[in-house]
Amino acid sequence: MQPVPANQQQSLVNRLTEACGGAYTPEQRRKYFITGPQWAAAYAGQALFHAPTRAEVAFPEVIRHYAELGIGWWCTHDTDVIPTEALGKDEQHAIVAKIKHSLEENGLKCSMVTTETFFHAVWAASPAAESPAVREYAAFRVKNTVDIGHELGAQFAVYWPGSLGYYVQGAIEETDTLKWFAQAINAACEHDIEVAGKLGRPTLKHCMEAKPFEPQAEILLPTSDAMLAWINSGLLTHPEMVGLNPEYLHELMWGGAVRAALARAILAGKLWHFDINDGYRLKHDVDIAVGLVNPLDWLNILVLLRSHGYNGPFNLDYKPPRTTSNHGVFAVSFPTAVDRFITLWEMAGELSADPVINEAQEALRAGAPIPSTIDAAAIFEAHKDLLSLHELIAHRIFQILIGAHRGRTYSV
Ligand code: GCO
Ligand code: MN
Ligand code: MN
Repeated sequence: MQPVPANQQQSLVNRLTEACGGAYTPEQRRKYFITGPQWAAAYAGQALFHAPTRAEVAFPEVIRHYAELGIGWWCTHDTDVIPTEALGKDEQHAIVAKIKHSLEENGLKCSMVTTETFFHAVWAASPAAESPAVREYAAFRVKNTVDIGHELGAQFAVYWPGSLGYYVQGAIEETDTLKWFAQAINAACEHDIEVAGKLGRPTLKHCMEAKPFEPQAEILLPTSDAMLAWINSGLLTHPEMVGLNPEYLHELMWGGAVRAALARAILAGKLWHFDINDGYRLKHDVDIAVGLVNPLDWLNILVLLRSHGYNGPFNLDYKPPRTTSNHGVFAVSFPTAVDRFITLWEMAGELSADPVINEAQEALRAGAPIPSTIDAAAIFEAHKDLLSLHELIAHRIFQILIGAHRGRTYSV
């Protein structure tokens, strides 16, 4: 092939994206509670060792692109759209009014707001630092985000505590830090009750997001399970207002089974919001788009969520890789991520209805006809062929993933 001149690359990318087929229409995409973060689309590709490769994209453009693609909801950190120094001032109100206008003009809704408590230097010692001034500022920030959330009509607030942890051992006292962090969330909930009461709106659902080992060396609330323990520790004045926003990759990063983490959240009644992406075990938070690394795991996760009636947002919290251009972010990255999610979601429905899987699971649950006995060997003997169904179920799931259940075959 001839070298591809710069001015022909976008059309090549568009043509090959089109050639992939299988794209859903914006109307079809809007039927799902898929939410698009401001920060994901605006991300310029930078990292600790990486210079940016894209220009940042401001909210009017992100909102317009999401609307065109059929992403029906938008969410943001406070400082994605409002400069830190403008927070709580008149300038904030002017910006929030512009956002409202942009959303209305494009037929989008704001699903969630989140407070940035990790980027600014003020959070060097976390939002629950020893200094009362930092903690007071953290309380201001989360309360201010609650105000923004109500103004924009959001239903959810998310908290990723970022640097709640330490680099060097013994420098902080963990129980104090955890108590102080609870005070910030209490301030947010109490303020929410007040504001929601005045506005006649429901209070927000406050969702905690854990991440195991970034950006500090040791993190105090590294997993969704740790968050659950903290929510139920007695430190919160309104634990009923506080649930979870697990992120797929964050649960995988520590080496756990994401589906099991979600199952525990479901049992606790706290699976309220879900950040969807992909990545690798025991590596950095690479935030790859959903389904590109672990499609089989994703399929199984969606089976679990469907069967338990999860109806919260699926938040596209991923970072388009730095090899994707500004054009590619909206031409390739977002539409393909949404479409893979929808495909996996619909496939999960097929999986749940699959006669082979259903019969195998029913048989496993029926067990073998054996009189009640305390003879372990006899119980095992009576069931041993039935248990081959576990592997058969896994094979069938693979077939569904590649379409073999619909007759897709390869000639040999
Ligand atoms: C990450 C985190 C963030 C949070 C966001 C919400 O991957 O670094 O998931 O993207 O989701 O900060 O508060
Ligand atoms: Mn996240
Ligand atoms: Mn992440």
